[in-house]
Amino acid sequence: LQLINELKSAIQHGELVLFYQPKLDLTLNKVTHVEALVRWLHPDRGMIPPDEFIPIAEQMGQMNALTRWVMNEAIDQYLSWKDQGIDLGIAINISAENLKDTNFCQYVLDVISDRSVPIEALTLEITEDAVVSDPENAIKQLRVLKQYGLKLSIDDYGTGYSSLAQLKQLPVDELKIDKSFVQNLMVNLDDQIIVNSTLQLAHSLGLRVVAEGIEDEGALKWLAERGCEMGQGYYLSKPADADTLVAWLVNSG
Ligand code: G
Ligand code: G
Ligand code: NA
Ligand code: MN
Repeated sequence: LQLINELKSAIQHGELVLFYQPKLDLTLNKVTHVEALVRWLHPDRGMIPPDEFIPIAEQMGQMNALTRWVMNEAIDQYLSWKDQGIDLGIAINISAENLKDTNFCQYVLDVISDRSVPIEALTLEITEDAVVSDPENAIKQLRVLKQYGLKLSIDDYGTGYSSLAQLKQLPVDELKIDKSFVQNLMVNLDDQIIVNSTLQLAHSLGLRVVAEGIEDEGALKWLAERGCEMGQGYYLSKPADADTLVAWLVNSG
C-alpha cells in the first residue's frame, strides 16, 4: 500500500533505473540491440522488480508517465553509447495503458524527432494482451508508428489470446517467442514442435523471430540452426546496468 503512494514521486525523483539485456543477432553472432527493463531503486527497500510495481502503475494511471520516463532515459543511453562508438538499437516495453492513450503515437514521434534519434533505432515491444484489450485503436496507432519506420515487436508470443486473424492485421516486424517455450527446449519435445511451427509461421508472414529465455548453449544452437534471427536469455546475459552491459560486450568480443 505504501508503494502506491511512493511510486509517483519515485518517477519524478529519479528512483527508477534502466537495466539492459542483450538481443543477439544469431546470424552475425553479434549483439545488435538491447531491451530496456526498468527497476525501482527504493531508498529503504532496495531494488524492486518491475513485476511488483508495473501492475500498481497501471492501476494508478501512472503508466504513461512511467513509459515516457523509460523512453527518454533509453534515448539518453542510446545517444551516450553512440558518442562512445557503440551502436545498439534499443527495445522498450509498451503496456496496454499506453496504447489506450490516443496521444501515445504522437508522443513517440515527437520525442524521436526532438532528440534526433534515427527512428529505426527504437523497437517497441508490445504484448499480445495489450493489443487485445482495444484492437482497433491499438492497430491504428501501431500502423502510424510503423509507417514512420519504427520497429514493432510482439512480446511473449504464444501466451496471449490474440487470434491469427488479429496477428495478421498487426503491422509488426518481429515476433518474440515467450520464454516458457524456450527455457526447456532441449528436453521438451512439445516445445520444440511449438517453436518450430512458430518459426515457420512467422517467416511465412515475413516476420523476424526473437527467442527469449535461452538458458543453455543447446537451445542457442538449436534455434540458430533453424533460422531464428535473434536470441535473448540468461545464457547470454541477464539484464544488467549500462556499465556492466558494456563491460560484458567488450569482454565477449
Ligand atoms: O526485468 P524483468 O526481467 O524482471 O521484467 C519483468 C517484467 O516486467 C517483464 O514482463 C517486463 O516486460 C516488464 N517490464 C520491465 N520493464 C518494463 C517497462 O519499462 N515497461 C513495461 N511496460 N514493462 C516492463
Ligand atoms: O516480459 P518480457 O519478455 O518483456 O520480460 C523479460 C523478462 O524475462 C525479464 O523479467 C527478464 O529478466 C526475464 N528473462 C530474460 N531472459 C531470461 C531467461 O533466460 N530465463 C528466465 N527465466 N527469464 C529471463
Ligand atoms: Na519485452
Ligand atoms: Mn517477453
